[in-house]
Amino acid sequence: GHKSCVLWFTGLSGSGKSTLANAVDQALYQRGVHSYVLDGDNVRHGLNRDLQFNKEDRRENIRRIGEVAKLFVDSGQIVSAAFISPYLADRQLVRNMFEPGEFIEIYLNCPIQVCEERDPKGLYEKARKGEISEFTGISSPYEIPQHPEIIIESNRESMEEAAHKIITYLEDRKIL
Ligand code: GGZ
Repeated sequence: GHKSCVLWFTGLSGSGKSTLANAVDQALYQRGVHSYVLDGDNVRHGLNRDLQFNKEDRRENIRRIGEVAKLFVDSGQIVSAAFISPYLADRQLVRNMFEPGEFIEIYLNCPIQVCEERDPKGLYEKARKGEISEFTGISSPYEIPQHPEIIIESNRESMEEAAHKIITYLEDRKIL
């Protein structure tokens, strides 16, 4: 058996949130744990497609995702949520929806130069040209987590190492 919880991945665009969330999800699956990944691809294009990237809409994005994550936790699953979630107050709001120990904040620390270098979707380039407004790290803030449960140096650790670190954290806390 396992306990249900939220793995909340936060960090800049291109820091590796979705990739790591999916690696952890796969590791959990191999252990027979029911889990699910929420990310921009399945939430921003569906449930939250009415929302933009201004501060108010990002808050509503994160609030709704928190509520959805809560439904997954109530159903006994481990849910991984991979969103920039740049504002401390918004992440705190979601943390407060859960019991102590249920919300595990994972900060992907990655220099913006590295994220910008990767630029898999060409979004940083567009943001630099002013073709995308309010782009996180360029023209919109990212507030660094002050007390995340786990920090991943995503430009120095491999995804396998990072996923292993998270699984070990869950084992140490008897979640797995
Ligand atoms: C940041 C943006 C923006 C702006 C579009 N700012 O690398 P991606 O493409 O796949 O991930 C980014 C994603 C961010 O959505 P989130 O729901 O995670 O953001 S938040 O938590 O702040 O609400 C990026 C793309 O959407 N994208 N415009 N202006 N990222």
